[in-house]
Amino acid sequence: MKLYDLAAGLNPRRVRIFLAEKGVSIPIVPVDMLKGENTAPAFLAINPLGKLPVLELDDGSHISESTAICRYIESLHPEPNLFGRDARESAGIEMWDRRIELTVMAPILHVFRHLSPFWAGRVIQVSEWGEVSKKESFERLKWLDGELSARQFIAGDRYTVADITLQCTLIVAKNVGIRIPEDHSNLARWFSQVSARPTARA
Ligand SMILES: N[C@@H](CCC(=O)N[C@@H](CS)C(=O)NCC(=O)O)C(=O)O
Repeated sequence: MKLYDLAAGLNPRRVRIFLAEKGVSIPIVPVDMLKGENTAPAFLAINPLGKLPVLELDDGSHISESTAICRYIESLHPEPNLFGRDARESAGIEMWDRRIELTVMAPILHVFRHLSPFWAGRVIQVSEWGEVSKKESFERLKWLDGELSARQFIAGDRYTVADITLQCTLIVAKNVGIRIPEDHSNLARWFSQVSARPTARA
């Protein structure tokens, strides 16, 4: 197996942290987005969407979408469990992972795409949409702060894939100027806890 990777990307980081939590090491193939490698025909043959990460299996087939890759790794390496041990816990973790992706990561990525100079000239930027998304991002952080007053981790009392999704999202958030507000002590406590894990810089 090998992992096509984009070092600074949110989603590739999700997979790298997941692998590190599993104690699994896979050869990494860096893809240089700035050189347009992810939109070159050779890479589009691997993932027609031109997105990272992509896992290449030994039979030459490919899996893209970070959650799909993580699920595949979990099937091969069940421990430590990160997707849930029974029907109820798995559903709760899935619920939170999707909530984070769809309602927290999405607006933060819109801020990045529509307000950051990095994307200027690369995509059509609608700054008004970026501003609306920024407001929404802060509303979602406030919501999460409330949620984390009742439990230690995103989906319960242990670290799971849903925590990985949020921690990678908040790294990007920080880079685009969306920092955890000072009065969000529960979210701040959670973020320093997950950031202190040995896998956090994978
Ligand atoms: N839903 C996909 C998203 C993949 C994605 O958007 N990857 C970004 C990096 S975080 C990328 O490759 N961007 C390159 C581009 O948009 O040109 C996943 O979970 O893997």
